[in-house]
Amino acid sequence: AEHRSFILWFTGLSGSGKSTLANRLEQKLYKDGCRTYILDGDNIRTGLCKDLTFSEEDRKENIRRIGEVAKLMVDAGVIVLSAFISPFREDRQLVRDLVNKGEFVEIFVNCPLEVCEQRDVKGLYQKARRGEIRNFTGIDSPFEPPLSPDIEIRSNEQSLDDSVDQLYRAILPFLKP
Ligand code: GGZ
Repeated sequence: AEHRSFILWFTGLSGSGKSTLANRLEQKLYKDGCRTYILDGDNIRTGLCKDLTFSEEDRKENIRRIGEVAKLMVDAGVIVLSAFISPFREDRQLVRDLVNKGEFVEIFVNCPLEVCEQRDVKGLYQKARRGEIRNFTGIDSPFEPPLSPDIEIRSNEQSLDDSVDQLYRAILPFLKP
Protein backbone atom coordinates (compact mmCIF):
# COMPACT_ATOMS: atom_id res chain seq x y z
CA ALA A 1 0.00 0.00 0.00
CA GLU A 2 1.16 3.53 -0.73
CA HIS A 3 1.68 5.91 2.16
CA ARG A 4 3.22 9.28 2.82
CA SER A 5 6.69 9.41 4.31
CA PHE A 6 7.58 11.43 7.38
CA ILE A 7 9.56 11.40 10.59
CA LEU A 8 8.10 10.14 13.86
CA TRP A 9 10.40 11.89 16.31
CA PHE A 10 10.34 10.38 19.80
CA THR A 11 11.83 12.57 22.53
CA GLY A 12 12.09 11.87 26.24
CA LEU A 13 14.36 10.90 29.09
CA SER A 14 16.53 7.78 29.18
CA GLY A 15 14.22 4.96 30.24
CA SER A 16 11.01 6.79 29.32
CA GLY A 17 10.13 4.12 26.75
CA LYS A 18 11.03 5.76 23.41
CA SER A 19 12.68 2.73 21.81
CA THR A 20 10.10 0.28 23.11
CA LEU A 21 7.26 2.38 21.73
CA ALA A 22 9.04 2.97 18.42
CA ASN A 23 9.63 -0.75 18.01
CA ARG A 24 6.05 -1.71 18.85
CA LEU A 25 4.63 0.96 16.55
CA GLU A 26 6.95 -0.14 13.76
CA GLN A 27 5.60 -3.70 14.03
CA LYS A 28 2.07 -2.41 13.49
CA LEU A 29 3.08 -0.22 10.56
CA TYR A 30 5.01 -3.09 9.01
CA LYS A 31 1.90 -5.27 9.18
CA ASP A 32 0.04 -2.48 7.35
CA GLY A 33 2.61 -2.74 4.55
CA CYS A 34 4.48 0.46 5.38
CA ARG A 35 8.15 0.98 4.60
CA THR A 36 9.69 1.89 7.95
CA TYR A 37 13.09 2.31 9.56
CA ILE A 38 14.08 2.90 13.18
CA LEU A 39 16.98 5.19 14.00
CA ASP A 40 18.19 4.77 17.58
CA GLY A 41 21.33 4.68 19.66
CA ASP A 42 22.01 1.09 18.62
CA ASN A 43 22.47 1.90 14.94
CA ILE A 44 23.57 5.55 15.13
CA ARG A 45 25.76 6.05 18.18
CA THR A 46 27.73 2.90 17.24
CA GLY A 47 28.36 4.05 13.68
CA LEU A 48 27.67 7.43 12.11
CA CYS A 49 27.96 9.18 15.49
CA LYS A 50 30.48 7.02 17.31
CA ASP A 51 32.84 9.99 17.53
CA LEU A 52 30.33 11.94 19.64
CA THR A 53 30.08 12.20 23.43
CA PHE A 54 27.19 13.43 25.59
CA SER A 55 28.42 17.01 25.89
CA GLU A 56 25.93 19.67 24.84
CA GLU A 57 27.76 20.36 21.55
CA ASP A 58 28.01 16.68 20.70
CA ARG A 59 24.36 16.03 21.46
CA LYS A 60 23.50 18.89 19.12
CA GLU A 61 25.72 17.41 16.41
CA ASN A 62 24.20 13.98 17.05
CA ILE A 63 20.68 15.30 16.46
CA ARG A 64 21.77 17.34 13.44
CA ARG A 65 23.25 14.29 11.72
CA ILE A 66 20.24 12.14 12.60
CA GLY A 67 17.98 14.83 11.16
CA GLU A 68 19.90 14.86 7.89
CA VAL A 69 19.78 11.08 7.63
CA ALA A 70 16.06 11.05 8.45
CA LYS A 71 15.46 13.65 5.74
CA LEU A 72 17.20 11.46 3.15
CA MET A 73 15.09 8.50 4.21
CA VAL A 74 11.92 10.58 3.89
CA ASP A 75 13.06 11.46 0.36
CA ALA A 76 13.38 7.73 -0.25
CA GLY A 77 9.75 7.17 0.78
CA VAL A 78 10.33 5.71 4.22
CA ILE A 79 8.51 6.35 7.51
CA VAL A 80 11.37 7.07 9.90
CA LEU A 81 10.99 6.35 13.59
CA SER A 82 13.69 8.21 15.50
CA ALA A 83 14.27 7.47 19.19
CA PHE A 84 16.82 9.75 20.83
CA ILE A 85 16.64 11.80 24.00
CA SER A 86 17.10 14.92 21.84
CA PRO A 87 17.00 17.12 24.95
CA PHE A 88 17.10 20.54 23.28
CA ARG A 89 14.04 22.28 21.80
CA GLU A 90 16.19 24.20 19.35
CA ASP A 91 17.65 21.01 17.89
CA ARG A 92 14.27 19.34 17.49
CA GLN A 93 13.00 22.49 15.78
CA LEU A 94 16.02 22.39 13.45
CA VAL A 95 15.06 18.90 12.32
CA ARG A 96 11.43 19.96 11.89
CA ASP A 97 12.64 22.77 9.62
CA LEU A 98 14.68 20.35 7.48
CA VAL A 99 11.58 18.66 6.06
CA ASN A 100 8.27 19.81 4.58
CA LYS A 101 5.40 20.90 6.79
CA GLY A 102 3.63 17.88 8.21
CA GLU A 103 6.58 15.57 7.69
CA PHE A 104 7.85 15.88 11.27
CA VAL A 105 5.72 14.47 14.06
CA GLU A 106 7.03 15.21 17.52
CA ILE A 107 6.12 12.53 20.06
CA PHE A 108 6.85 13.43 23.66
CA VAL A 109 7.29 10.28 25.72
CA ASN A 110 6.51 11.89 29.05
CA CYS A 111 7.61 9.93 32.07
CA PRO A 112 8.65 11.50 35.38
CA LEU A 113 12.37 11.41 36.14
CA GLU A 114 11.67 9.55 39.41
CA VAL A 115 10.01 6.73 37.48
CA CYS A 116 12.80 6.48 34.89
CA GLU A 117 15.32 6.53 37.69
CA GLN A 118 13.49 3.81 39.60
CA ARG A 119 13.39 1.56 36.52
CA ASP A 120 17.07 2.24 35.81
CA VAL A 121 17.20 -0.61 33.31
CA LYS A 122 20.90 -0.14 32.57
CA GLY A 123 21.98 1.18 35.97
CA LEU A 124 23.04 4.46 34.37
CA TYR A 125 21.03 6.73 36.70
CA GLN A 126 22.74 5.16 39.70
CA LYS A 127 26.11 5.71 38.08
CA ALA A 128 25.16 9.30 37.33
CA ARG A 129 24.04 9.87 40.94
CA ARG A 130 27.35 8.48 42.15
CA GLY A 131 29.21 10.80 39.80
CA GLU A 132 30.61 7.89 37.79
CA ILE A 133 28.93 9.29 34.64
CA ARG A 134 28.74 13.00 34.02
CA ASN A 135 26.33 15.03 31.86
CA PHE A 136 23.53 12.55 32.39
CA THR A 137 20.17 13.82 31.18
CA GLY A 138 17.86 14.66 34.07
CA ILE A 139 20.67 14.50 36.63
CA ASP A 140 23.33 16.98 35.59
CA SER A 141 22.31 17.71 32.01
CA PRO A 142 19.03 19.40 31.04
CA PHE A 143 15.96 18.04 29.27
CA GLU A 144 13.72 20.63 27.64
CA PRO A 145 10.24 19.10 27.31
CA PRO A 146 8.32 19.96 24.14
CA LEU A 147 5.93 22.89 24.68
CA SER A 148 3.43 21.70 22.08
CA PRO A 149 4.23 18.16 20.96
CA ASP A 150 2.11 16.68 18.17
CA ILE A 151 1.53 13.64 20.39
CA GLU A 152 2.17 13.11 24.09
CA ILE A 153 2.41 9.67 25.65
CA ARG A 154 2.32 9.45 29.43
CA SER A 155 4.09 6.13 29.43
CA ASN A 156 3.92 5.55 33.20
CA GLU A 157 0.17 6.12 33.45
CA GLN A 158 -1.04 3.48 31.02
CA SER A 159 -0.06 0.03 29.78
CA LEU A 160 2.36 -0.36 26.89
CA ASP A 161 -0.46 -1.77 24.73
CA ASP A 162 -2.62 1.28 25.46
CA SER A 163 0.27 3.62 24.64
CA VAL A 164 0.91 1.84 21.34
CA ASP A 165 -2.81 2.02 20.47
CA GLN A 166 -2.92 5.73 21.33
CA LEU A 167 0.10 6.35 19.13
CA TYR A 168 -1.19 4.28 16.24
CA ARG A 169 -4.55 6.07 16.24
CA ALA A 170 -2.83 9.45 16.43
CA ILE A 171 -0.59 8.82 13.41
CA LEU A 172 -3.23 7.23 11.16
CA PRO A 173 -4.12 10.64 9.66
CA PHE A 174 -0.48 11.16 8.69
CA LEU A 175 -0.41 7.91 6.72
CA LYS A 176 -3.09 8.88 4.18
CA PRO A 177 -1.56 9.61 0.80
C1 GGZ B 1 22.07 10.48 28.66
C2 GGZ B 1 23.32 8.59 28.17
C3 GGZ B 1 24.43 9.20 28.71
C4 GGZ B 1 24.32 10.51 29.23
C5 GGZ B 1 25.02 7.23 28.02
N1 GGZ B 1 23.12 11.12 29.17
O1 GGZ B 1 18.81 4.48 28.26
P1 GGZ B 1 19.77 4.47 27.15
O2 GGZ B 1 21.23 4.74 27.65
O3 GGZ B 1 19.78 3.36 26.19
O4 GGZ B 1 19.57 5.81 26.41
C6 GGZ B 1 20.56 6.77 26.69
C7 GGZ B 1 21.35 7.02 25.43
C8 GGZ B 1 21.13 8.47 25.01
O5 GGZ B 1 21.68 8.70 23.75
P2 GGZ B 1 20.99 9.70 22.73
O6 GGZ B 1 21.77 9.64 21.46
O7 GGZ B 1 19.54 9.40 22.65
O8 GGZ B 1 21.18 11.12 23.47
S1 GGZ B 1 21.04 12.56 22.82
O9 GGZ B 1 19.79 12.61 22.03
O10 GGZ B 1 20.99 13.49 23.97
O11 GGZ B 1 22.22 12.82 21.98
C9 GGZ B 1 21.54 6.11 27.67
C10 GGZ B 1 22.90 6.33 27.06
O12 GGZ B 1 22.71 6.79 25.72
N2 GGZ B 1 23.70 7.35 27.74
N3 GGZ B 1 25.50 8.34 28.60
N4 GGZ B 1 25.38 11.14 29.76
N5 GGZ B 1 22.12 9.22 28.16
